[in-house]
Amino acid sequence: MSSVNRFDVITIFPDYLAPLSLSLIGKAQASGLISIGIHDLRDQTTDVHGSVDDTPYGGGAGMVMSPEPWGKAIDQVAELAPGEIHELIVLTPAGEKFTQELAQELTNSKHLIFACGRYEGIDVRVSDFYSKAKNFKVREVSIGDYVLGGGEVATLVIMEAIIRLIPGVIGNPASLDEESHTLTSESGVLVEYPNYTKPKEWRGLNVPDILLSGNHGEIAKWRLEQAQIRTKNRPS
Ligand code: JEE
Repeated sequence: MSSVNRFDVITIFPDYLAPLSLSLIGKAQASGLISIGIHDLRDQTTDVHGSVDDTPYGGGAGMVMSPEPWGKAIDQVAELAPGEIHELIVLTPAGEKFTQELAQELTNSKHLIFACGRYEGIDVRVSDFYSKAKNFKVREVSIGDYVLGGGEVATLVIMEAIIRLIPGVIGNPASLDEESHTLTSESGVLVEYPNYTKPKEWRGLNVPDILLSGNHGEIAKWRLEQAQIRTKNRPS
């Protein structure tokens, strides 16, 4: 099955997404495996100030992002993947929790659009409108229970988790295969075993003898035990 190959991000802070040109994701773009567009929401504004927010109906603190610039921006980026189903990811602290399982699921969408709000978030009619629009799927997603200033950092997290799952992005697919054994939705999470490299002794601390033994069966057994101990002792 073919994987996701186009990502578009809409934000009032395009520079926040600059790290997408680096490392693994930068190489995936350079090799043509994926395309990423970063779009400035303010390009869709009509007034001299480039206003994207307004006071909340019903009162309350802070400002809410107006629906019209979002509608224009989303319609425009949808045209960049004609004929595809567009999956709109709206970042919000109230969203579904992002997990490895969701990362895996999102690799099956050909076109992902990330809506990065600021202020108190985006007028909910944007989600509602595209949920009903044909050719769109919409998900409201959160990366965890802490409060960020906007959706940009969450988008970086989610895109990195998805892109490294795309076939050909990671040089050594054996490491992905190993992850799928330790990170499964059914059996829960088994945290990784401890890693060591040279030198054999560092500041009085030694590498466990078993790892120097060359006995691959015993090493696998020891690593599994260590992973189980760490899983049990990990603070929630
Ligand atoms: C998108 C704006 C800032 C701050 C009100 C009321 C919320 C919005 N895991 C995650 N944490 N935060 C985000 C996230 C934050 C965002 C936007 C994502 C757009 N903001 C913002 C405060 C509030 N608070 C009390 O409950 C908490 C709303 C995120 C993700 N993904």
